[in-house]
Amino acid sequence: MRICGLKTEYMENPLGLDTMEPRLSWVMESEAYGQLQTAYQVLVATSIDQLEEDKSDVWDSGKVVSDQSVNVVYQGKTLASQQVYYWKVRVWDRDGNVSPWSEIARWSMGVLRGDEWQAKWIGRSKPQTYELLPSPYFRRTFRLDKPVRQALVYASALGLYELYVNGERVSGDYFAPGWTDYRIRVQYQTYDVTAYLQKGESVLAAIAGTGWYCGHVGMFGPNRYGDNPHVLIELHVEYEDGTTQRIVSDEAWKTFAGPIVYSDLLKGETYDARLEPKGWKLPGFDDSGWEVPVVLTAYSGVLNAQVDPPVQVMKELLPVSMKKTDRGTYLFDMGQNMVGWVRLRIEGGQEGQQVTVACAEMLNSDNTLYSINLREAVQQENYILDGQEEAVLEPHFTFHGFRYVEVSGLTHATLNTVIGRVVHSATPQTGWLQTSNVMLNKLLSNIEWGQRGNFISVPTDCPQRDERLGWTGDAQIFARTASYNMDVGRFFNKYMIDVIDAQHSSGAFPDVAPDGGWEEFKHNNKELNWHAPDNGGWGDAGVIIPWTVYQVYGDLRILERCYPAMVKWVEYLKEKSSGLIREGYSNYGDWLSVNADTPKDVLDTAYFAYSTSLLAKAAKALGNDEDERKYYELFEAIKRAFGAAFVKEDGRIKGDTQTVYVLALKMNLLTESQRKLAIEHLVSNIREHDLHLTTGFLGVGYLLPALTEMGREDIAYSLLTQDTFPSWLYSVKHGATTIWERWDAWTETDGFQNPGMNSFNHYSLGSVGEWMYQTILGINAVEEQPGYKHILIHPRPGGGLQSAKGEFKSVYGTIRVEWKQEMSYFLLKVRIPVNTTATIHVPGTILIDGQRESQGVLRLVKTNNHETIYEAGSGSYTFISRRIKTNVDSNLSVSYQAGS
Ligand code: RAM
Repeated sequence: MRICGLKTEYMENPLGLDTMEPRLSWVMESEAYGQLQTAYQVLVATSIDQLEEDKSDVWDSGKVVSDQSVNVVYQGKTLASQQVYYWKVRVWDRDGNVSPWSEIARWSMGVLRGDEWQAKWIGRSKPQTYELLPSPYFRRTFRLDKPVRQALVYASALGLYELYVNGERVSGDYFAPGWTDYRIRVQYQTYDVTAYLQKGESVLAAIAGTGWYCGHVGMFGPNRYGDNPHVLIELHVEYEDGTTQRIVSDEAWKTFAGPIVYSDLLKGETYDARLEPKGWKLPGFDDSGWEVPVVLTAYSGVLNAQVDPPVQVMKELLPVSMKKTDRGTYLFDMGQNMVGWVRLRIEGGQEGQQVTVACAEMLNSDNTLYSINLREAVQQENYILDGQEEAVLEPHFTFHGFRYVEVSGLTHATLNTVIGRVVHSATPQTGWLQTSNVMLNKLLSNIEWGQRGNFISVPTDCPQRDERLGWTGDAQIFARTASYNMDVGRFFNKYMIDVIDAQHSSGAFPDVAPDGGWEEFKHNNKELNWHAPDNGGWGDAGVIIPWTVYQVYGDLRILERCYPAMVKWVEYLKEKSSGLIREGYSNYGDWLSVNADTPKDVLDTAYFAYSTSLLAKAAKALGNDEDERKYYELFEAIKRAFGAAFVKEDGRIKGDTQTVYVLALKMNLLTESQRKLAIEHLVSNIREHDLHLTTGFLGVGYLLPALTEMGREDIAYSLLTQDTFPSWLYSVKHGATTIWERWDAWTETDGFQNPGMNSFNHYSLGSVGEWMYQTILGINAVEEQPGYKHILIHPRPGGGLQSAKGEFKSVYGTIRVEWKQEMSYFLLKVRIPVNTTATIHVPGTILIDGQRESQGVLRLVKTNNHETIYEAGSGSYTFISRRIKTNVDSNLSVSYQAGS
């Protein structure tokens, strides 16, 4: 067995952790079938040398008989602040053979105690008259006289920052330190800058932006947490001779207003290149005319090591076309609704020449930018050139959602004038899926782009208008889909910190996290009539997201950490209900559904039950038997109350919308007989709508799963492949490259929807991605064995699909599925990672199952006309079966074709 992919706290070789018990994970590979880990040994040391001799000075786990290879909790000596630790692991396989030691990995601890920080928060005195603040420059010259062994910099900002050492940007991170409720906490980052240092004079340089701290946030204006940006920087140099030196931000630094006239997340940027002090990031620059920074002493929040992945440029896009308009501007089409900004390359610009870059998601019919949906946001950069022969320009502390870019102020442009810089939280890709239907592939791509465009430090609802908030409802309904596309473990761990920080003292989970001003806004805007302290399906994110992360990554710690807050939420709901029925005072309901009014009391009570059932499961996972029983009983009681209040004898549920049936089925709120009736009502409702959905944000997430669970994947596929309004493929058919906020964001009949709320990049309605991975590809987790320790492979071909293939990189390794429907047989290939097991459902009657090659680890469990079921260990398997006709409705798209 080979060991690879060593991770500490989800990361490869992370720097600056502040958890005292980091969790270690590894992946194993082997050619053998049914391979497992039966024991492991971890060594952790403070030097590589010791590990190379198989010695450890902080932790030798000894041989631990266990199959755990994910999230093994460090149990050695107490970890020290700012210390680097090295580790390696070896494992014993199913036959007791020991593997070679893994490669050596490392992590470093951050600044563990608040009082260890010597740096001061430095800024500039705030200009009185500005609404949009300049982004100040800071620099500090220092000398290093001895060879350096290692240099780590710890840095943060109240605002945003870019950091340079001797002219080199220390990382590709943007918008650090990320968004948190700065009144409570701010994250710091740790970077290894050893390579950028030199003997003699060196320079630390930083630029500070307003960001979420004091720039514009949502529809709430600027200064949500403070009114002036500050940076905090601490460089720790360790010399070869063992001595150390620190360079910290303080009054010894110099500051300058700089050429960034303003840069605001929501308002764009103006940059005057004529004001750029040439060479300011390098040694030798004369900063005698610069000012002494002001020091902020009053910050009382906590400094935490960054939990989520940093925002980075994850892709670059070249425009697909360019044309000169009659307005004399150049209009570029990026071919994709993307989030980030463009990098502009200009040759032969004149000093003082003004160039403007504006962008939008869509075009009006006269080919102007459709920017009316931006509300108060400004997606624009203004550059004033300094006359250099070549200028490469991009903004610093702003981002936009756009497909079209209009550049004015140029006399000449080519396709190479702009490059689209796609930014998002650096969540590694974990899944892909390709089917024989190009429209579905485009839908999958749109779902993924919706995620790219909205996972920026927090899961935002939209990336373009003056909103971009961490709406909890959107996040919870999309979390599982998100986890197929990308590794969102750290991302949601961080978001749950925001959600809990924003939890009301009553126990109500928020609509938006970090709050950023939403609660105040909704209470001050009475005309909105949105006053509910909690919202069914929104607040429940506080339970659903930790549960999802636990399921996907086997991350028990997120449950431990969130459990008290989850209990508070459920107790709060109980207290606020009457006879366990939620009164339905919430604001959003099944948000943006189509002519279907799901009663809020039904929806809120269903979610109350759902949160309670997940809480019972969380209690079980945490070994809390008493709570498990208590919340399971509460769930049963809510279920009875739901039945009595909302379900009629004929199985009709109050409201009679698709969503009420979907929720009741998914959330297990019906008796067996009621379930049978509910699915009939649901199917006939869908038929009444001529095989169209009517669901909004909440109903849509479980619509296809509920149909499939009830054996109606034929209807599920009909909805999925529907391309007339409203449907997923309607927007695809009309050229969408992302998921839209509303089913009717644009229609042939009515054109654009109300621009007051019309985003073309909103992931919520893309929550169908989860079902596509689970049903088309058939990769499913099993609740009792989280983290895909046991995998359910259950592809259910349909919708006229001829083939599908794809994979999901689980914490145990890559799970792969590929199937093909040929004229006379069905071919299925499956890869199961080492140290996991799987149940594999093969559609049809088996012809060949590769038993022999699999060295006997494939075990036939059951076979009937319909499918053949196996239990398997790790390995790659090929199955060939014969499909039979199923009982699908002949009016609908036929999901199975007869074999010959
Ligand atoms: C709008 C957005 C957001 C949604 C809220 C309720 O602001 O559509 O996604 O969660 O409403």
